[in-house]
Amino acid sequence: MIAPRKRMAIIASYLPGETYGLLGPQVAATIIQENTGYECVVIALTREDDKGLLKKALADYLTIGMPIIGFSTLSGRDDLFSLARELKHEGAITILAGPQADVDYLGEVDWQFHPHRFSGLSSHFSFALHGPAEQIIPFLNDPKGKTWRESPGIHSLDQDARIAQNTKKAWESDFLRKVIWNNLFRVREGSLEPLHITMGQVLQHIGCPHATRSRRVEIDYPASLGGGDGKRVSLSLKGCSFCDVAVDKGFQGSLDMETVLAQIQGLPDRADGRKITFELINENALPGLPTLLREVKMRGFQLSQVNLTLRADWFVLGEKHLREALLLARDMGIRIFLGSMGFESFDDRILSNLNKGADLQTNLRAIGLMRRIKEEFPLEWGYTRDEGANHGFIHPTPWDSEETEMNNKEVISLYALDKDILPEHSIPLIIHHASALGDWIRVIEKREEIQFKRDVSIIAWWQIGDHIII
Ligand code: B12
Ligand code: SF4
Repeated sequence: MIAPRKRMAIIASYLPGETYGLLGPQVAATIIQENTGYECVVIALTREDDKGLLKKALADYLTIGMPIIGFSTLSGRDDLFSLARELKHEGAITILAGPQADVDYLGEVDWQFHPHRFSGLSSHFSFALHGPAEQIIPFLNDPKGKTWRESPGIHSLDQDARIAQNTKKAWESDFLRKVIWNNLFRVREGSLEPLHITMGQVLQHIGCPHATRSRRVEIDYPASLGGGDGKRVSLSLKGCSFCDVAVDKGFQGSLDMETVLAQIQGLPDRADGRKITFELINENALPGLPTLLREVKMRGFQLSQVNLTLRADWFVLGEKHLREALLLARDMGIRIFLGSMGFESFDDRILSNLNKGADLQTNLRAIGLMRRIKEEFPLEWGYTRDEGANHGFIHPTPWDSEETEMNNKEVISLYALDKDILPEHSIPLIIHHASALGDWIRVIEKREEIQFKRDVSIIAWWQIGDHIII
């Protein structure tokens, strides 16, 4: 008789009513399933989900051996951090993995000397794993042994309760070719129910090329602390000042064409036999898109829609490639959809503080191009809010002043951005403790002898002590 496989689950944050895939956790579950003796599922958990029912579903699923539960892309959710701690206290091995796992496990810089800073999640998880998923294999092959603690990517507490950090290994394309897409589940009435995915992801760029651009920048103080009067902090950084991807992954390069095509081939089919819509993860996708589409056509893969998340500057530079890709899309009967462009602001001062690397004129050129292309390719091209796009607009920010508010409003009205571009809701500036803006805020705290409040891993730039400043 064949012994039943051991089992492991990965819990990830999810939004209610959605049907998108979770590439990172799902590829991690695939790597585990293909390279260890474990079967592995991903459980998508919304804030509203009942944690008692989740525990019942976990108990029913994890029936053999010690329960091992990974956590990934938790989006700073306190309810999930508490859940991990509870499960650990109840006897499970809980692992923090995925983007930002290292810095969230370790806590904020020098928190030991600054009690108001985020002290990290080392007491919530048995250990953390930062970087590619295959680094978990030595642990799963011998969880009770000691040698896995020496493996790359592992962050764990030693006997003296000090955190030992092992450097992560490089990303390898061989592990990124295959994704099992039917391993994502929701919890319904205490049982695991498969989630029918209608939008997947295909990885082409690991991280973002903007994060290779090292710069020394001057970032204004918050407007409420004299930012308008020339008070600034000088910082050395890479990528956008608010971006945790830039810090987490930097830019680890592009995957080769065969790996990308293998991922496309492995996407689930829709009822009409075409592949489900997928997001191509590549902030500068246009230069390579025509070649990718030609290869897809040559191999006879039937696509439906390719979603893009792009930067305005590279979009404008890629006009020629976009037209070429759209002619191919017309021929193949598919759509190219610009699901998100990171405009972030329509005020140059704020764009400069965000170190976006693009200014208002670039944003406006991008909008002009998006609209012109729609007239030429009405069926093959989409970019509007009504078609489902959600373009980046960060507001409020610490630098908002009467002048920046007026500039934003003027551009929005002059270029009728509320017609097609503006999202339904702007997103307030979020400062993750390990982003470049985390360094900015810590310099201001020291100079001004003030303390901004922490909301777990996020720095509340709008609150000094108990005092709301905006
Ligand atoms: C594509 C994408 C999306 C897509 C798809 C969702 C998804 N997660 O796949 C969409 C557009 C739907 C989306 C939405 C959101 N996203 Co998003 N998204 C990304 C993006 C750009 C790529 C993710 C990806 O697939 N990367 C490629 C994979 C292969 O890499 P990976 O995720 O790092 O996974 C590898 C390893 O980390 C590891 N790993 C991952 N999980 C696990 C688990 C275990 C147990 C192990 C051992 C290993 C392991 O294995 C993988 C293979 O080696 C990332 C940024 C980035 N570049 O990573 C943000 C990112 C994942 N998103 C983020 C956020 C915050 C969101 C939103 C909440 C935004 C919002 N406010 O609405 C929503 C909701 C997300 C959700 N969980 O439901 C954050 C997550 C932060 C965090 N640490 O929790 C990220 C990191 C961006 C950021 N701000 O830094 N997103
Ligand atoms: S916000 Fe986008 S463009 Fe900026 S560094 Fe991050 S991933 Fe790159």
